[in-house]
Formats: sequence, structure tokens, C-alpha cells
Amino acid sequence: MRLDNSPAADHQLSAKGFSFAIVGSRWNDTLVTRLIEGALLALKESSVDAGAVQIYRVPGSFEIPLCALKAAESRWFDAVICLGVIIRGDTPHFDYVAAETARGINEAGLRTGVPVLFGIITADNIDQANARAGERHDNKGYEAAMAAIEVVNLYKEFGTAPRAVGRG
Ligand code: DLZ
Repeated sequence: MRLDNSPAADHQLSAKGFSFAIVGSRWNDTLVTRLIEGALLALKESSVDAGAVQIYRVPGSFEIPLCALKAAESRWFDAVICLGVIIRGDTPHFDYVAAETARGINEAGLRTGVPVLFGIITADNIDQANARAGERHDNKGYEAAMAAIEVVNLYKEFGTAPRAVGRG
């Protein structure tokens, strides 16, 4: 059996008319900045409107879920893209930070009905993290933004997605 895991880019979906929040941590800033750039590239390639992307920075990945929840609750955005890098070697409590970040991001989406995307690199070392912060499809930010574009288009079909009202 062949599974189709082809990236959303292959489906040529559009980001036009949608607005997005990016929540990125400052821990491992160089890598996270590359993820943010990857996400912005994916959105731009998908014709996102000017001014439709808002970037929020938080101290570390552990702080991402609450910021994502607040962004989702604001109803300003059709999707929230979470970007962070957690490296096992950097933190003796890697498993707690990684697990709580994943759990919280998932909860933010389920509580609000707003898609909240998981663009968090969890790596054993800096080399692994670097490899996932590369170009386009090798960039976790690019991949998460493409997933965001895919799901906002998908959920529009149901007519149940809370539509963004725009920032006051
Ligand atoms: C404290 C810490 C450590 C040791 N390692 C990382 C990491 O690899 N990636 C990351 O995003 N954040 C790390 N942090 C910071 C925590 O996420 C959080 O910001 C602090 O524990 C304060 O709540």
C-alpha cells in the first residue's frame, strides 16, 4: 500500500484571504528564526495577503502553548503556527518540556476550534536540529505553515471553522 504524504505545496492551496499567527520561542533563536523564515516563505509562496501574518515571540517552547491559546482565543487568526526547537542535550528535563509543549499546543487547538500547528523540532543534538531547519521541505516551519494552509482550506469546507475577524 502506498500512502500519500505529499506536502500541501503539491496541492497548490492558497493562503489568500486567511490570517495567521506565528508563535516562536527565543530559545535556540538562530534555529527558530530559520523556522520563522521558512513559514513566511511558505505563506508567501501561497499568496498570503500583505499584513495577514503576525509574529509573537516567547522565551522558550514551554511558553508557546499559552501564547498560542491566547492568539487562537482572540479570533484574529484562522490558524496559529507554533515554532520552537527543543534539544535533548540542552535540557535535563527535555522530556517534560517536549511533552508539555506538544500537549499544550494540541489543547489550544481543541479548546478553541482554531487550527494550532505543531512546528516544534525535538532533537537529540544540534546537528539533528539543523537538518530540520533547512530549506523549504527540510524546514519544519515551512512544513507547519503548509499544513496550516491545508487545514484552513479543509475546515472552510465544513463551514464550522471560526473565521478570523481581523485585528482591531
Ligand atoms: C530551560 C530550557 C532548556 C534547558 N532548554 C530549552 C530548549 O532546548 N528549548 C526551548 O525551547 N526551551 C528551553 N528551555 C526554556 C523553557 O522552554 C522555558 O522557557 C523555561 O523553562 C521557563 O519556563
